[in-house]
Amino acid sequence: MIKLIGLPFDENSSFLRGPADAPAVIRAIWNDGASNDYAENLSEIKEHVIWEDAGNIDKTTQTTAAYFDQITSTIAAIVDKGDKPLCIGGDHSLTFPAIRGIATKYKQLHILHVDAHPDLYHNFEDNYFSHASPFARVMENKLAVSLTQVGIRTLNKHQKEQAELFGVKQFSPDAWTINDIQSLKGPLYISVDLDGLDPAYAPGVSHHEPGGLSVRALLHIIQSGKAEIVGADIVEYNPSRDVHHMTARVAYKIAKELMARMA
Ligand SMILES: [Mn+2]
Repeated sequence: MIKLIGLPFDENSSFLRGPADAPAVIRAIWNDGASNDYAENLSEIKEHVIWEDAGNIDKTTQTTAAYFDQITSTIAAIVDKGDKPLCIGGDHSLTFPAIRGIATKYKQLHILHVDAHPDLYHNFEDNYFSHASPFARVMENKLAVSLTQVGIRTLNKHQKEQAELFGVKQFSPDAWTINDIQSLKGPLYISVDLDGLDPAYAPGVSHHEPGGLSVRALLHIIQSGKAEIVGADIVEYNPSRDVHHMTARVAYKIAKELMARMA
């Protein structure tokens, strides 16, 4: 069973707040009647059959470190039972505790990361847990054996050095091939930052970075992969920047297509 988990947290955002409101808005899209619940391969993504809503993990009075520990232990318990988490962020800092939970079971984890940004800063604006740093934390803690990034178009010298240090494979939005995707090994975790898409397709993000992937290209990447997906996240949706919930619907569609591959 796939477990949908909302992570309404955006305190590690470096530029704008807003992603904390994302889980509620994306959930509302699920049942608004504008779409059916089929993926494009004709799988019916039926609630209580394919997936269940496991609710939110809320940050209340606990520290961020304790909140991250709670995310890790919740996800560790899900994978321990043989279920698969699909996390709806929240900012991208949440991917680190999520993958830490996945890695309690999967010791040879591979990661596919879709994003405009490599998110490999060692320490961004004096916050080691910034949304600009989750993959530095993942790789230095050896939580994955490979990291492949697609959509990258904001590299600088420091992040290029970090990518080399951790052996990260990086593809700009037009440099990946279907063979690069199909040769990814499992168990695979997929992290989708919606700003990997071009802002024309997904305006509801904090960091508008022109020159990104089309929705169609991202669907092609998800649909044509072959490795077993053991967990995934969709992060950085910012409802305050969206237009008629268009980006929320992109998140919903990506979630359905991920579920079709995970089921
Ligand atoms: Mn990003």
